[in-house]
Amino acid sequence: KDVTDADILNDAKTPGDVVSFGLGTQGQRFSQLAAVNTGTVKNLVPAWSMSFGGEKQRGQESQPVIHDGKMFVTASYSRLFAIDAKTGKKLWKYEHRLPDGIMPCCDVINRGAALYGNLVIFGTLDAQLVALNKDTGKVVWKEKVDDYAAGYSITAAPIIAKGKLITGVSGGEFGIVGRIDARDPLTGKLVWTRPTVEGHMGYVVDKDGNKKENGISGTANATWSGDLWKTGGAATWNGATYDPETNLIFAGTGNPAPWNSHLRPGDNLFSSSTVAIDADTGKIVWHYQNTPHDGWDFDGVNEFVSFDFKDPKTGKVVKAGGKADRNGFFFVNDRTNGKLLNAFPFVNKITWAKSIDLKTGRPVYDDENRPGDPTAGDGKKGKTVFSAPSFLGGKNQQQIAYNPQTGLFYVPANEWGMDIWNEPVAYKKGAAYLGAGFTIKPLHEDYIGVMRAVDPVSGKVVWENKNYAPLWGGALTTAGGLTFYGTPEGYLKAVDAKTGKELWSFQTGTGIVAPPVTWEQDGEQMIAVTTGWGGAVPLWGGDVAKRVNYLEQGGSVWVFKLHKS
Ligand code: PQQ
Repeated sequence: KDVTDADILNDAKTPGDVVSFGLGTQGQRFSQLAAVNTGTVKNLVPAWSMSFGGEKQRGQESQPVIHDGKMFVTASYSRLFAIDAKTGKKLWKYEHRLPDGIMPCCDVINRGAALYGNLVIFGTLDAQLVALNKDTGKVVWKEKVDDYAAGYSITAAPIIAKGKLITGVSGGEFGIVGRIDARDPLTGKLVWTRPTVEGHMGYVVDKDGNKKENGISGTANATWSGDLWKTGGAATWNGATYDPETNLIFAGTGNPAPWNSHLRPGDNLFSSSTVAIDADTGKIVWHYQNTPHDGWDFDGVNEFVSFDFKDPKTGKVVKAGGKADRNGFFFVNDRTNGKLLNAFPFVNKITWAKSIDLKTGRPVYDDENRPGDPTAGDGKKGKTVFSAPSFLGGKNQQQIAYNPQTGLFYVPANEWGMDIWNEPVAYKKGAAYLGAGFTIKPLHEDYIGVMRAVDPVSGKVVWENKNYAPLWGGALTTAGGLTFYGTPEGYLKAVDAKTGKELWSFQTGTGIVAPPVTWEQDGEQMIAVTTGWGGAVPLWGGDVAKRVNYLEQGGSVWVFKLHKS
């Protein structure tokens, strides 16, 4: 059976399958299934588990997609597996041949595939897109997205928006230029491309393959100095969400390059922002910059999740979007025009800004806590500051979930800080382009991770569950009154969505850094999660990496269902 546009549009409402990243392109990660609920979850038992095998382990961040009784899951090192969703039997696998010299900054991970027609499509660490026949595993098309030798790679899951394949790029640590591409999913041919660094030209491609200019992004590099916009970063490395109601694609953008903010005076648009792009025209409709003139590596790639709420003052329903930003603040914007509606901290310690001014929409910086300019001192190293959150963020790639029944967002957050300083740096193709040094530090002896339920309207944290290791796996929430999430310690947990009370947990044998999903298979509710410790924490985590170096790698999918008595 083919995956249709209607299947994708209705994904959130049709629990018999999961055809898009986010359980619906709006990214709520909410399921209407309720057979597994606060009463029955204690009877959840493993149905099957499948190993990715081989010698290749490292971080497994993939969200499985499931359709017509088959599961498609990507694995580390650009691999993809097709599995019988009922039994766990492997149907086929694809191993992408990776060249030497790929440059993923933050582990050899992949976050998942997209389904369209009879194809399963994913991005690779050498910056290609590969579409495979979902029944046979044969390659149907392959497209080079960009030059891996310049630092480009792909780790994000593609999504389908109105019949177009939407993809981002990674490489912000190498001075690439972020962008969102729209392609024909059946052929891989480009339809439009939209750069996320101000000053760069966008293009549309017509049916005959002619490339035409489609206007520059923003103004002519007014928010950058000199030529820095040409290597400005703002990588779209965590992909995008799509809201059919507004026909907008919401792309989160990464840090401006280089990290040393003294080299690039100005806001540095559209780095560390949410950029809303018209799905048909590839034009930017609005943008909101979460961290203007970022100096702490606060990538704003965190997913922008569409949700509606009733304004307590006017009683009117507001079309909004929520985003738990790497910089420690939770932002609520009007998703039709980007206007900031609310912003509040979802972590306890934030040093870089005192607050977000709701009138101007801008942060109130604490200037003392911006790492110093090397040229003000010995020219080699600027003043070191202690900063929180750390550059790995109040939240990183791990996805939030929104439950319309509780009205709460579930945010896998982390409490940590860093020593950070600036150094001089010049751009060189394919070389790290940071101009900064850093050491991440825990803030507390007993925990770093903390799962928080936040009310986007009141800005209150309704409950929280602490976790010793940093939380790096996404959330899932259901009409069964549950929220699911995994921990690096290896537990998949189900908690009461209203109170956070832990109702069930299972030890999977290796760390979880991926989001769980749920679907109905032959009348039974199934829960699946990919397992395998890795991602950025063990590579970049400084003192935190040392704290968690006892955790073992792995690489499996686990599936659970209710025990029948
Ligand atoms: N990826 C992870 C991960 O999967 O654990 C963590 C990070 C990335 C980061 O903390 C990053 O800053 C980051 N930055 C880029 C970039 O700027 O292009 C890409 C990626 C990536 O593709 O995974 C990460």
